[in-house]
Amino acid sequence: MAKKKRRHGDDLRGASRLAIDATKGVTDVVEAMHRTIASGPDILGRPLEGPVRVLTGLVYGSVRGVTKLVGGSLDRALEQHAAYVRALRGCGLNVTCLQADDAYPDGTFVEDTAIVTERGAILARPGAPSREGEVGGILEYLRSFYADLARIEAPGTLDGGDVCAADGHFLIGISARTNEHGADQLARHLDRLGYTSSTLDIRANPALLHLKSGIAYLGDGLWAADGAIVGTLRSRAGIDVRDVIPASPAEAYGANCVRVNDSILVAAGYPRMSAALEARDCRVVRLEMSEFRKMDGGLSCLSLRF
Ligand code: CIR
Repeated sequence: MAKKKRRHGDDLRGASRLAIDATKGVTDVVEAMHRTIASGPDILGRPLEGPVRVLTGLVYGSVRGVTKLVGGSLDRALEQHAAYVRALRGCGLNVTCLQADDAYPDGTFVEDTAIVTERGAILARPGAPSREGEVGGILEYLRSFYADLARIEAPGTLDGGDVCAADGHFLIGISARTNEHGADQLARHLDRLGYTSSTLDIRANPALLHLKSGIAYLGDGLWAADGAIVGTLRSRAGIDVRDVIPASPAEAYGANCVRVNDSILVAAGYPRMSAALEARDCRVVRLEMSEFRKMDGGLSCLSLRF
């Protein structure tokens, strides 16, 4: 299941074009007014026109430039999301795009709202207060798939992006979003479902918003991991760590890849990760993620896969 960006893409694209045109139009009008005022009578004998015109040219030019950039970025985000959904379908998944909820701008990062397993699902309690309400919408959706729906309760916080499943063992990241209470509660729910778990504290690594920002389990003992986590991962008992592809600091974002059936989705622009996977005979699907990266999101967080 992948959650669609805010409105339906076409509505959003149309709304953004209107907003961009309106902003450009208002900028033109305000700049014209500013010029008129600036070329009016001298104040205290000092002409305003020269210095103000230089300033206005720069400021209004910037407003137009930024507006254009924002519009382009939104178009790209919608295209990238559509390509992501196509890729999931191409890998053999049925994809349901949920209706966006305008109250939650981060709602597209649907992975953070729940932990879904073959035996049951656990509703998360996102660590960012602005995201807490996202869980209600997911509950409505998951109800039809899971009779067993537990949830993380206060004072626990837990984002799904901090939970990495590996053949029945769950690594739970303690992060800026997931606290010990949340991790303990999740561990108990998982235990009840017959799974094991352990925690991994990533708070000393500011580059990682979530555990899965820097780690992915790809099946058959193969992992991709931020270089800073590799040592901890290798020393961890109870999980199969036969092969780890380390991501250099420059390619750390590339560690957030996702296995879907026989394919591995990898963010485009991280050639070492792609090459290392291909060298292991993996079928790699590269996806452009530049706009989601700007929002601290990666490939895994755009969908709940079950
Ligand atoms: C947030 O700050 O919550 C979003 N802007 C990004 C969430 C990304 N989620 C994830 O990596 N699991």
